[in-house]
Amino acid sequence: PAAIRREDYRAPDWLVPEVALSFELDPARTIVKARLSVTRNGEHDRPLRLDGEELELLGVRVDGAAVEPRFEDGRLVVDLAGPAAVVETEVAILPDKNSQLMGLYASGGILCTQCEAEGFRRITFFPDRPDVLSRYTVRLSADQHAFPILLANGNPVDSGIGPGGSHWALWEDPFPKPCYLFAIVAGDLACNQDSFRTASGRTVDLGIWVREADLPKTQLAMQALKDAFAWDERVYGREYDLDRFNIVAVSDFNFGAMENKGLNIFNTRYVLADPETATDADIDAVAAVVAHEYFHNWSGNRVTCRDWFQLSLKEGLTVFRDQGFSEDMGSEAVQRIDQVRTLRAAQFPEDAGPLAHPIRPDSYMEIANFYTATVYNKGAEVIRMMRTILGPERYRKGTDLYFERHDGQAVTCEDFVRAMEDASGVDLGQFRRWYSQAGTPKVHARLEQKDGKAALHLRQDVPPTPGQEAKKPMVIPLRVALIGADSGRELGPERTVLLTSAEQVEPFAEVGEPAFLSINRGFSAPVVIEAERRPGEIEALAASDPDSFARYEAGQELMARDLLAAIRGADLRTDAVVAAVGATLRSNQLDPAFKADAIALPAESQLIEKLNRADPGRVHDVREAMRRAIGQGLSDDLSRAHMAAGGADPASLSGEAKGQRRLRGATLALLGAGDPKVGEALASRQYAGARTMTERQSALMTLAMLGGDKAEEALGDFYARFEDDALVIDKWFAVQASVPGEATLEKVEALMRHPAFTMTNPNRLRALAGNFASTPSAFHRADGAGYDWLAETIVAADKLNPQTAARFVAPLGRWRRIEEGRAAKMRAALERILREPGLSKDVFELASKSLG
Ligand code: DPP
Ligand code: ZN
Repeated sequence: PAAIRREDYRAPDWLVPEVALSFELDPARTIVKARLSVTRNGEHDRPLRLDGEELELLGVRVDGAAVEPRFEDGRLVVDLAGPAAVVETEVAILPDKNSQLMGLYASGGILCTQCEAEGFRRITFFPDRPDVLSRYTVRLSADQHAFPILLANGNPVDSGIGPGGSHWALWEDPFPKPCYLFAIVAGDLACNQDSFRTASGRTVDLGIWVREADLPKTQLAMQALKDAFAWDERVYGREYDLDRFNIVAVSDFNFGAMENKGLNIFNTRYVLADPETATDADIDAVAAVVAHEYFHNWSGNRVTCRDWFQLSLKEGLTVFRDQGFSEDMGSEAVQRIDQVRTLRAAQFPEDAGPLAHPIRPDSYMEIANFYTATVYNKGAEVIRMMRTILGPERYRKGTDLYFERHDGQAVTCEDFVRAMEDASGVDLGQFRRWYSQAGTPKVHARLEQKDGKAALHLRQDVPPTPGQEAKKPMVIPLRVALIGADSGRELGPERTVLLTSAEQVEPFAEVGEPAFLSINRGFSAPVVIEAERRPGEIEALAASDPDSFARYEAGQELMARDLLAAIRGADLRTDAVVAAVGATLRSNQLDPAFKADAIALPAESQLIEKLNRADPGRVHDVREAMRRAIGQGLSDDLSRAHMAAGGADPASLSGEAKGQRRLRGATLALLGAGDPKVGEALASRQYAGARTMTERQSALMTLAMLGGDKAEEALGDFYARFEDDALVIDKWFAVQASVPGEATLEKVEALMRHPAFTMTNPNRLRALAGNFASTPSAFHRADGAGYDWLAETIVAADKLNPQTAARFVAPLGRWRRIEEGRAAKMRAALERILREPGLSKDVFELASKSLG
């Protein structure tokens, strides 16, 4: 397959201002009639070219007259003489056979669509690109009994009864939109109905549509939706524009959710939640995704992307917006820690590996492969840095200008940056490198102190990435404070240092005492800091940096320092970490959620990233030894904290209650590491008495890690208790696939034969394969069997659903970071995937780039 390049962009030859679609819905065979009003765009004599995939063409008409269809490079080519025409097509599609879950498909008896990025071409012939914006009228007809509810974008305008037990509905969306935002749903759905009064006094009808039995689990999503409406008015001045906003939940979905105009379609996982079946983390994710998709109404829908290279224009911005929402709804520091954890776990490895790409990529074979942590999460960090540099007021002026200037347009990342510049007067010329250069910058920092003065010596280094050998210096905003080594106080106000050259020295005025360096506070830039530390500095910052995020970071740095030294061959030194964790547990000032984060060791995957050719088995053993030392050295403190945290009100979703439950899980895990017998007894008791899924799942995970009869018992109970709840059964698979150690693979293979396992459901497949591949000591078996299993699974899944299959390739591509014996086996697994005939371009692109 050929690469598509950003620099080859050309405006569309034909525009489609109006579209009328008519669906005769039937899961076995649906007839789609399309009527496109097309207009020539500019002076040229090129024909109209329409994308189409897996469509059975039944007829084409131009201005009412039938024409003989002609195809070139898989596109339907229509010759048109004048400046405008009406082009009609009729096609048949087979929703029941659609296992890719792109286009129109069936999920649990519901017919629904997914069009982003290029699914609309699987519904009808169309110029399937985001810079063609159209007004849609959509007529749906279907069997009344099987599909009593018929939904589309926009507003319902008419409905009625048709022949042979059918009924129909007509919908109109007044806002021109790209076809990737098109959506329809037909099914037997119940509605949680509510409303929101906007700032300007309009009433918007809100509906969350699910299977009748799931209705009680939609309340949290509804609350989040109303909170999101209000937040976007207050923080960004953005009001909703249609009279209704619908969300539909379906079980089979490639993404988390989709922001179709006025008709969001969600993976059930991000809608259905209550404390008995969803963890607090799940519940927070529901709110974040509901908000994210809603926020797209402005950042994505009203102002959309010119081409798919600009994906971060809407995704980076919208992630940043949903992060702001979560920070305001919960604890800012704890949210930030979570965000940074995600970035380090998912984006840093991407940036350091063969699939590294800038947040605005230069080329792709399959755009579905670029819905990445880089485009989303690093994209959000880039927006955050702009706000840090401009300050909140000028940032807001910038977004106001952006939305006003580009409303109704399909634009580029460059347009966003220019709006920021124009509104603020700040030159972002060099800052633009964040859009074009891949790789995580490393910042080396050394604080020099002489004669009562301090100077911060900074050096930046942007590593080479595929296709980008030499890099230019980035603009890196670093929030910095000096902390008195004796007083523990901040010496002078925190400041934001802009590192813009390869090397730079920042003088600090008089400091009266020896100082420690607190740098990149709040994670003000998505970089790796390598600071030269003085004896006791990290320990002191971990114990008392007044900024809680920086304090967390210091704790992580301390843990990583001692773990990495031991992995590299030194004796494992546990005293400093045990002392720091003990002080955290005993603190009266820190809140429980922060404590839970602060006592967790850096993930194995993160340690592997910091090593040159790691032995994952050794990384695991050393980390386990540290956990054991904490569990044994602090058993009293841990038990006390575990017990106290058990008092959280199970009905409460306050930050305090959620934090306590988080701490309860974290302390239980460490107690289990310290003494398996004690851990087993406590976990069994916690499991049996659990009143929330948060408590139940953490107990189950600890038991599963310890293994043995108690684990089997609890797993059996868990399955029987939640057999009918697909999202909970996903957890049952996920827990077992996440157990560290070489024995997990056999378990995973057995689970694949379990009657509840199916490869056609992406959530189930991710629960098993995704969790297995992200558990290093299980995946990186020395004999390579974990790699072989994953390769086989990818090949099998690819035949059904290439987009989801391709998501599992990246773990195999990290071979450069792994010791040579295993690395060779990882490469062999990739080669084996590439030998498979009929591979999708999704998997082909990632597997071939991963071999690199
Ligand atoms: N639905 C996906 C998201 O919101 C893709 N747009 O991120
Ligand atoms: Zn999004």
